[in-house]
Amino acid sequence: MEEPAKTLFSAIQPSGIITIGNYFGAIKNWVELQDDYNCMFALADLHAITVFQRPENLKKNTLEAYALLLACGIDAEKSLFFIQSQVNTHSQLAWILDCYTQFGELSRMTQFKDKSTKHSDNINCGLFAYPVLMVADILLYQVDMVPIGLDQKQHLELTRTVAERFNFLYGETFKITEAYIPKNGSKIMSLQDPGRKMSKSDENLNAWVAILDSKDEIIKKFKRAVTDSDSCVRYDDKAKPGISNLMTIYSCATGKSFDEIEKEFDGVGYGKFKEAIGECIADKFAPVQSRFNELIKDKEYLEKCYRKGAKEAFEISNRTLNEVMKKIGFVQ
Ligand code: AQP
Repeated sequence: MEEPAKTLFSAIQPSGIITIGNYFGAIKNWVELQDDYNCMFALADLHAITVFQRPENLKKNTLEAYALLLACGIDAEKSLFFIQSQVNTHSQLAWILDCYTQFGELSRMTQFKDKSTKHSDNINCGLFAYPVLMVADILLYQVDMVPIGLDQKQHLELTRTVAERFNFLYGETFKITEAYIPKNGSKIMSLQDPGRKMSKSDENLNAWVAILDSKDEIIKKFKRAVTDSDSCVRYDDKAKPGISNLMTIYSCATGKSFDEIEKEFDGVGYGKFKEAIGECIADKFAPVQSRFNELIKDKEYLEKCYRKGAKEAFEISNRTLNEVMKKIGFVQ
């Protein structure tokens, strides 16, 4: 008998404009994995409000991110692709699982520490409980795998811990899911501070490259990338973090190994190397940008896709939520 297809879930926050870090760490793999898995993808807009979002920006970023992911190759016919706030099972299960997650566990989360330092004027409870909403997002769909960048590894470990705890208390309820973290590109660093990861909400616009940046902007941002005072293109992430990050980006975009890149740019200096990366990234995303420009105009099509996604996501996730509520003892 044929084995049922394996399933996966992943999500991205519309908290800014999607970067090449998000692309190489996550989206690229989502697109590739669609052939072998039953996929469920979400725009995690409920996560985005853990940091204050202007209403007009949240709406615009959400619709643009939806169109951009389709332009990158997410296939709304083949995969389930929805907007998280349109499927209310997510916040419902998150509240329940808050009661099965320890304060100490959440206090240890690196992303909470980073974001509460960055947004010290708004350390809200949602920012603290963010990982539990992510746990709920994943567990609702009983998936085999979650493809993520390295920064989300700690949250995935928490997902497994909470699922195991719940299963221990109430019997087999949640599938224990595995992380899929790509070997190359799992942590693209900031172009201005290679000690920090590239983030779409970084206020320094030169720190990140958006998929939708113009060719000029892309080339300028790579030219301004912080490197070292040496001029040899060589991979050494301890001694040469800036240049190693650029090599990683170039390798992700071209499929070339670090050895091949070192040979290609042997003796030419950083200027030429940065120029080549800028050109290569701009060319790579040019077709995505044209598809995006078409899709963003077609509001009717976008609405059809996200409504269909939300309906199907609700049907699947509500089965899990009902089982959880029954096991806990809520009156049915
Ligand atoms: N720099 C990165 N390198 C590789 N992968 C990355 N991801 C994020 N940054 C990098 C992966 O992208 C997916 C979606 O991320 P997210 O939007 O849900 O949240 P995030 O990890 O907090 O991403 P950002 O860009 O840093 O957003 P803000 O600035 O809003 O916090 C995830 O799989 C993530 O691992």
